[in-house]
Amino acid sequence: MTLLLPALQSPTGPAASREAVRFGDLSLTYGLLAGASDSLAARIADAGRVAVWATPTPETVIAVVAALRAGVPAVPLNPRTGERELAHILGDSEPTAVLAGPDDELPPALEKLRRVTVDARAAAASGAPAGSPAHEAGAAGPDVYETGEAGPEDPALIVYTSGTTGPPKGAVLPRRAVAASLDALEDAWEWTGDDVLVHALPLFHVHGLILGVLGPLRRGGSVRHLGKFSPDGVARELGSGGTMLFGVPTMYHRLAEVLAGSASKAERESLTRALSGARLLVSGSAALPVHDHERIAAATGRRVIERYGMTETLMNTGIRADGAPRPGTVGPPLAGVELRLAEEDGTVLDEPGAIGEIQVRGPNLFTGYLNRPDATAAAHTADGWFRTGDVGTVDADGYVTIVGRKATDLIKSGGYKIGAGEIENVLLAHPGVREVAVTGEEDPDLGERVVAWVVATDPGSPPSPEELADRVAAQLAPHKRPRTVRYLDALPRNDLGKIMKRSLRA
Ligand code: MCA
Ligand code: AMP
Repeated sequence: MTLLLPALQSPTGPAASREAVRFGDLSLTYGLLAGASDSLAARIADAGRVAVWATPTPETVIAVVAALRAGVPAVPLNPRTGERELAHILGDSEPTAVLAGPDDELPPALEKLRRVTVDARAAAASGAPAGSPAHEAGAAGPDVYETGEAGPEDPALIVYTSGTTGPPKGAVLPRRAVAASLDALEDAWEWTGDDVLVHALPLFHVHGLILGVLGPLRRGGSVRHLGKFSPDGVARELGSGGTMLFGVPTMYHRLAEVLAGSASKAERESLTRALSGARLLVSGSAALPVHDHERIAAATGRRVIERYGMTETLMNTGIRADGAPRPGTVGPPLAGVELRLAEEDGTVLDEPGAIGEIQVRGPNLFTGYLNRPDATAAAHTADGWFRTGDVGTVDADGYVTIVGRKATDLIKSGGYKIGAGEIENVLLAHPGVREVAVTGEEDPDLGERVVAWVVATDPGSPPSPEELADRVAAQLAPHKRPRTVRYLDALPRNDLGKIMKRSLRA
């Protein structure tokens, strides 16, 4: 039996009354979370696979914890996912039930699934700890812990991630990978049950859900989620007991702007105090520009540290709490992770200063893409290493620096990975669009911004940028919408007719 969340195993006494999660005014202790998730685990024990309507709420925490404890794989859904993407994810992952809050309005595509309501307010109001008779009628009580049949290689979560072309692929993450990655971070960051993590990340990706929720719960510590990111919220929660902050570079950029004077003096001072007092400020999901590193360090005396991960690999490298912070690098490989650089032809690069594709191996890796043995095979080398697609260097002391990525058709915007191809497919289906190419352009806030280059069917009345953005938001997801649309008479093509994206960017 593998216990992913030992602190939720029949907590009693002070362990039961310790705060596990807080969202605004709603707080759940370990006792309450154990009780609520046990009841729910009993209701989904035979579900096969469940979807979780992953709003930034305590309902999502209860739902995911219940699925893990029942040994039922969970598919977290972005509640803003558009019709086309949602239909794909549901068709591919085939959940039998959807776990959602009492007030969530679910789209028609989910109506044919059994709806299982998760009510965090009721759980909090019940005041009933795990297994107590006062808890929900029909609850299975203390036996429905992680005693299910689930073993280390069984899937814990299926998280969808974009590729360069085609619809997103479901990365199957086994319980072993979740445990290994979180324990490697415990080692690197001296992460304990006394830590109080503050963040505002979405709960349908690895960063916010696995690191940001399961991380604290595995340690027996707590997490305060802001619901929605704001510098004020960060100052409030970090300034009143928070010890760690997790964020994507866009969030740190916005904090750096406040520190540099974009808000009132009072806001700047309270944010400065909060950041200065934190034990650890961690950025990930994309590169944090050195300029923002420096602005935060200058204003607070604290260095943001970076870690490097991927949906398929969970965490690969990270600056250690006791290590030298070196802005621009993502630190050495975490415990248990093997990392190497390789050339296009597979030659492994050993000499210092070499630049190559980062390949990794270790207990932190996924088992494969759901229903996609072809893509799973293509993502691995013949000798079993995972090809990250990221290009980097390794210093003599093992610190890794990411210098770019192999695919120009992958865009990282606000920390979200977005495939150019999926957006092009949606825009091409618009009758007013004859040809289109999607690229990423540097953006001070988002890192990269999605840009659509459009050749209109009727150049006299092209579809408006808003119309195109709305279409992508409605069919895929709002974060994939083009932020800029540029109209051309023709796309630049080479002799073979292939669109030359690099010349578009220039
Ligand atoms: C705007 N909106 C629209 C439209 N235009 N909605 C529908 N149709 C439209 N045309 C709405 C949005 O839904 C949203 O609503 C609001 O306008 C602003 O949206 P957006 O512009 O996307 O937000 P933002 O301000 O740019 O968000 C910045 C952000 C966000 C908060 C930093 O990008 C974010 O949360 N990023 C985190 C990504 C992440 O966690 N990645 C981890 C994956 P409303 O205002 O109501 O919200 S990577 C990973 O997991 C690996 C393992 C790793 O290493 O970590
Ligand atoms: P995703 O597939 O959405 O999980 O995103 C994973 C990708 O995010 C990696 O392959 C990297 O390109 C990028 N990434 C994650 N963390 C960092 C970081 N600290 N610095 C640079 N890139 C990062």
